[in-house]
Amino acid sequence: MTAQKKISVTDTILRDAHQSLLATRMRTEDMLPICDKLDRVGYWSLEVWGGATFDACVRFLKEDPWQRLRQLKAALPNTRLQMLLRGQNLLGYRHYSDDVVEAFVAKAAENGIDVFRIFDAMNDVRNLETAIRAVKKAGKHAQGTIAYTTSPVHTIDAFVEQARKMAAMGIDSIAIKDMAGLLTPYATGALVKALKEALPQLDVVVHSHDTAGVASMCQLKAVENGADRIDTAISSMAWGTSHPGTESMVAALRDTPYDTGLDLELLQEIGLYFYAVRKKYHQFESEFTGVDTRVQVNQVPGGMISNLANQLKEQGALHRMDEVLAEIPKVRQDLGFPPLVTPTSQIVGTQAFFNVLAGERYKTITNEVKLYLQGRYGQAPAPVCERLRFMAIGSEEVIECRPADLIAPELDKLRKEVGALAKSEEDVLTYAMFPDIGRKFLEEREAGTLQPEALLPIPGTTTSVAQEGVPTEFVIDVHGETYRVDITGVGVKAEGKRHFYLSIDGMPEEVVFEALN
Ligand code: 3PY
Ligand code: ZN
Repeated sequence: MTAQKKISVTDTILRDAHQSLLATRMRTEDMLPICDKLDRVGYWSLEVWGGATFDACVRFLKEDPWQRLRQLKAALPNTRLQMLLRGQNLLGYRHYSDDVVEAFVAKAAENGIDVFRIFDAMNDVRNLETAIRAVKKAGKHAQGTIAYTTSPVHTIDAFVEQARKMAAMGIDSIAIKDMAGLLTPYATGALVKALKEALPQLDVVVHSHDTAGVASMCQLKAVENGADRIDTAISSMAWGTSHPGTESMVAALRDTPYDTGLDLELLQEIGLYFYAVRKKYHQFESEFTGVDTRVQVNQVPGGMISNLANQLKEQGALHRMDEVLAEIPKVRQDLGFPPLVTPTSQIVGTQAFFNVLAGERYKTITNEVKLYLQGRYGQAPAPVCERLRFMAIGSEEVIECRPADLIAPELDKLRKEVGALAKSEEDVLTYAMFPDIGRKFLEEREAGTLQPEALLPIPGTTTSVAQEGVPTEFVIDVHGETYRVDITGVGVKAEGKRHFYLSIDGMPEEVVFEALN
């Protein structure tokens, strides 16, 4: 074995794990009670924000995502907080102007993000430029990302070339982001080795979903070939479309030169906590989150399969799933082999859906595919099908420049549009991300009518964290106002202090009681 090389760990439990398994529905009230323990683990970072969490907070949970971030920052003072940023798409589904990207990154940094993992669905590094610059300006860690996929043009040399370009932009580390679970162990080893040889000064981290059941083998091969860090998920929310289990990887590397040094007993206590939390969200469990080796053939990530299943169900056409799965790689090829990740996964998936249901390929072409073929998402990895392009956009101009170069500054306009509903710059950015649901959220907040979507009781209990016979939900009257209070957790942080985690009319709150003597 080689000399000692401690492998560091990023745990995704507060972001990607529940995004992958529970439709991103974990509430802040279930995160805060365990933060004290999470903060003692010694993770390199915790992924807590970004990806779909912002959308889910505003749309379903009726939580202010910025407030969540501030609460997590306060509750995790010793651990770097990490987010996933979709490059020029930020946390939405379209390209924003540079001034919105700059403002968003600055506010995310100010509210608590230390590490920004930045990716572009096309791996077009021009779409990462502004975000990387903004992260560096804020003095934070910019992690450049390779969105991993396989195709005739996605060679090791092409990925190394992409990493070199990102290094020239000033990134601090490189993530191999295997959102679909396409990596195989030996391919991982070869890619990591090539990246470390080309850019030895940059840490390499492997983020691989376990959709095909091989992610932990991939991580082991990555470690043996020089990777510095792995992304894992606490075991009660690991594997399948989530990540390798934290405790399992820690155990696998223990007493080897790669020992993570993390405390397995503490991790197991955290695992038990999330075992109970997961039950609360049982209605979001789906049959598409387990290991599904089909991804190694059709390349369709688990999350995408469940979206398609919903779309097909609505049309009474679930039985056509296999046809859609077979169509997706064909559409992807026509579009020049984009990796399938937000938003290209939706673009390709929806087009494949129409191609199958219409009974004729490209009889209906979605607006997003038209924009894609105009170059508005960036440069496709390989040439697109010119016949399709002509069908979609005729002789309309195809842009060659960075798409955001054509987007005029829009922050002032958004600020005016949202007006007095926004009480802060963060509110303006919430509106900027999602004008419709963002406005609705701000309006409901103003009216005091924010109401998270209901959770179904856990079979056999009345509420999620209730112990038998101990009520946790109360209605209280204070000065003529009625509040609905739900005690979601209790913790002790320092001697003489007891923290109660409450949800008051659906908004998470933390109350500290201090002993008088
Ligand atoms: C997201 O963009 O939300 C992702 O998690 C992509 O993998
Ligand atoms: Zn992921």
